[in-house]
Amino acid sequence: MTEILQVNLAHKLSLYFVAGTMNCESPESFHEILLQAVKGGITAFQYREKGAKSLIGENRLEAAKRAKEICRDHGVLFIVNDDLKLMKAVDADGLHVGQTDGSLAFIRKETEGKILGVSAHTLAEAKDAVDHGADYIGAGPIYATVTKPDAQEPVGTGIFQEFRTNEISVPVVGIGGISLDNAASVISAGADGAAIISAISQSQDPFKTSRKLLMDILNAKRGL
Ligand code: TZP
Ligand code: MG
Repeated sequence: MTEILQVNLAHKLSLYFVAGTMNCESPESFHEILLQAVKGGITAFQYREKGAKSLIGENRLEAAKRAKEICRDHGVLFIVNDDLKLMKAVDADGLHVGQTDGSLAFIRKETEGKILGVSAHTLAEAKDAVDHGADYIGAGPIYATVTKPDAQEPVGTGIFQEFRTNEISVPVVGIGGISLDNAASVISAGADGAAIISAISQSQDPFKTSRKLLMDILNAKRGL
C-alpha cells in the first residue's frame, strides 16, 4: 500500500459499496448503478461477482475493467473480492478475502503493495487477520441480511468497541443489513465505514441514496 493510501484508508472506506452484476436488477444495469453511486459519493467500491448468476471468464474480466475505470476516473478506491488473478489483471487497489478464501500468509505475499481487507466475525478472526498484515477488517454481519445466504448470525454494533478495546488498530468497516436507517448508528458505534450491497444496488435512485448515506456517515463521524 502506498503511504498516501495508508494515511487516508479510514476515510476512504467511509462509504464502501460492494456489488457484482448479480446484485443489480439486470447485469446491464450494473455499471450505470455503479456510476450513479460513484457520483453520489461512495468512497470505495468492491467488485464482488459471486454466487448465482454471477459472470465468469472474459465477461467477468470485462465487467471488472469497466468498473475499475469508473472508480479511477472519480478517485474511488477499487477493491476486488476474493480473486487474486482478477485483482492483478485489472491492477485493482486491493483485494478483500473471507475466512475461507485460503492462507492469509500466502495472500498477503501476493498482494504486496496493495490493500488487503479481511472479513471477520469474531475478535479472534480479526486479530489473526491483523497479525497476517490485513490493512482493514470487514466486521459482520452487523444486522440481518438477505443478500448473503450463508451469512452467520448478526453480531450487532458492539463488535466495533470490542475490536477497539482489544488492539485492533486498523480501520474496521461494518457490513450486513446497513441502510439509510442505521448507517449513522454503525459509525457512532465505532466503525470507520459502512459496507453496503442491497441498499445501494437495489435502490430506485443509487445517486440519491449514496449521497444521503455519505452525509449521514460524515455527520456521524463528526459527532453530529
Ligand atoms: N458479508 C457479510 S454480510 C454481507 C456480506 C458480503 C452481505 C451484505 O449485503 P447487504 O445487502 O448490504 O446486507
Ligand atoms: Mg470470499
